[in-house]
This record gives sequence, structure tokens and C-alpha cells, in this order.
Amino acid sequence: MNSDSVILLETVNFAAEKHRNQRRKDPDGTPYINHPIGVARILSHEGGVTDIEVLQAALLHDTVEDTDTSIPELEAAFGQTVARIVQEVTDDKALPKQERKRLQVEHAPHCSHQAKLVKLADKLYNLRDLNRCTPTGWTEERVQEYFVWAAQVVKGLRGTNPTLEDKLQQLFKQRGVEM
Ligand SMILES: [Mn+2]
Repeated sequence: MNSDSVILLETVNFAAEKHRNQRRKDPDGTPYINHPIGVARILSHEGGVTDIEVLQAALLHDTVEDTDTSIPELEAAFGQTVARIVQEVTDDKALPKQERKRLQVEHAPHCSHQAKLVKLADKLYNLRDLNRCTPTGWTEERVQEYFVWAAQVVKGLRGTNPTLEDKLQQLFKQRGVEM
């Protein structure tokens, strides 16, 4: 095996251990790890991204926000660049939810190219998931509001990856949401 494969397996294993007790919010309670793996796969398979640090950051992108993982821990395990990208895509959970969502819109245009890629793929995965099924406890209005908010974030990420942006644009169009 070449070293990139070894590194990616280390990374996906780390994420799987960290998320091992978590489930997605869909009615089936899909294992959470399906999400970061799917986000990394959108980047490689659909976005044509081969930058291993971006693919690693995609696999790890929710570990700091949703598990006990710290940025220094990621830096020690996977290096400065991967840790920095994850930091860029991590919301400050000390802030109220509406403020976190507002800050995502505000910060999106100022993120690094690598972080923008992860954000685009994360949104694409989540919007497809919302089209697939409504999360437990969500109303149709809440789903629509999520699309409206996501469009504002994606607007600030434009000029990063035309393929992913086109696919997002199509999903917004289907919902009648302006970007
Ligand atoms: Mn995510």
C-alpha cells in the first residue's frame, strides 16, 4: 500500500472511534461515521479533489464540534494543516445556535480554499440527506429554512469547485431557493 492509503485509513479509523456512539438524525439512526466518509467521498469522487489533507480534514471535520477531540490532538496525530482546516470548519458551540449559523454565513468567504472545499461537500451531503428523508422531529418548514440558510453559506464559497457548486445550485433551484 502506498503511504497516502495508510494515512487515509489511519484518519478514517480515528474518526470512526471518535464518532462510535453517535447516530445521524434520520429515522433509521444511520451511524454518524457514514456522514464524514460520505463528505470525503463527495470531494474525491465528484469534486475530483486529490489533496490528501483536504480529504483527511473532511473525514475529521465534525470530530472537534461533536466529540471530545481537540485541535491540538488533531495536530499531534495528523499535522498542522489538517488541524487548521478542521478548526476553520468548526463552529463555536459556546455560542447560541442562531449566532453560530449567522457566523457561518459571515465567515464562509474568508475561509481557506481547503476549508471551502470541505464546507461545500458537507452542505451537499446534508442537503441530499434532507431530500432523502426528514430528520426526526423536523418540520417541512425547518427543512426549507435549512436550504435557505445553506444557500447563504454556499454563496460565500463560490469560485471554489464548479462541479460541487453546480450540484448545490441544482438542489437550491429544486426548492425555489435563490443563492
Ligand atoms: Mn458535517
